[in-house]
Amino acid sequence: MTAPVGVVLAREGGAYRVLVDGVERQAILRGKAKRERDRAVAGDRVRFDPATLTEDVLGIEAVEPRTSLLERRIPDGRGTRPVAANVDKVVVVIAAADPPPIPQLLDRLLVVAEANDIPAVVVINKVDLAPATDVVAHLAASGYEILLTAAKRGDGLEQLRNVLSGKVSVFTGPSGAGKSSLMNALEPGLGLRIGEVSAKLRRGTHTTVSAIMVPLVIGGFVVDTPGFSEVGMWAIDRAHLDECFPEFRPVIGECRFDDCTHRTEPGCAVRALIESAVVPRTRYDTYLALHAELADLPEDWE
Ligand SMILES: Nc1nc2c(ncn2[C@@H]2O[C@H](COP(=O)(O)OP(=O)(O)OP(=O)(O)O)[C@@H](O)[C@H]2O)c(=O)[nH]1
Ligand SMILES: [Mg+2]
Ligand SMILES: [Zn+2]
Repeated sequence: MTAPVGVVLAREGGAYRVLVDGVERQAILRGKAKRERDRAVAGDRVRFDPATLTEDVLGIEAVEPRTSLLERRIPDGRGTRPVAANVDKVVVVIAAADPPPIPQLLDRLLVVAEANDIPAVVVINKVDLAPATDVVAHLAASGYEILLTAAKRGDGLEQLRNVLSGKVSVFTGPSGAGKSSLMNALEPGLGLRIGEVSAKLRRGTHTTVSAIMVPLVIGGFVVDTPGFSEVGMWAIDRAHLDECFPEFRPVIGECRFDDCTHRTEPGCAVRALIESAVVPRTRYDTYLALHAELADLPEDWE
């Protein structure tokens, strides 16, 4: 008999909430699975010890190999933190206002998705408060799909459903952007906690505290993650940072020097894109900032 399988929805203390045959149950890692990997994450497919099926808490025997893993580095800390496994799509949610969009934070999240080889979509939420013009211009040459939404009014939810349907998607983005609000709007009755955007700090207050995966009625899953104000870059190979900017890719091989870093070298095809305004300078500014940051990482991050 093959062992029954399930998918991890959330980690709750030392235990996991798992979905087995459409039913939510509790599970813990045991035996070999516990020794091999101390942490399963939302999206992990797991196999259970058949003998525990009739018990209240299932025993996870093994975590299946992952097709993808979204991780981020803990800022100023050591090591990476896995966020979700077997992810098809990263949906970067930012607000048109309140909190104000920070292009470089948006770009970092997009670079994280690219470095993990996971396709990304951008959602600009709260378009009821302000136009999204600047962010749209910032990404004009990138080719990313951009959706304009207002969780409060229901704008753009149909398009968002189409993007999410049948896929495992992860919502990332700054605290207060409206990730949980969008999920609640998509799945009425979900009741995820929603936070206020602090009037003083003009940013969210980290209402969501850990990743939680939610099955969608339309098929597929969405993982809600806690927002953050900072995203650490981690072992991205600095020489490949340029490939994490889709609008640079077509010309990367055309620089005069093979190992061009696109900063000061003569005959740089990437800088030519910027100088001819094909690609907005703001995206290039992010590239320079991340390049410098990766250079500063301690040895064990290289
Ligand atoms: N005006 C307006 N406010 C919104 C919209 N969507 C969400 N909000 C408000 O924005 C605030 C933050 O929403 P959350 O859904 O908690 O944001 P989050 O991205 O999940 O934040 P974290 O869990 O902290 O990462 C709440 O006060 C929401 O009511 C929108 O489309 N328009
Ligand atoms: Mg939230
Ligand atoms: Zn170059």
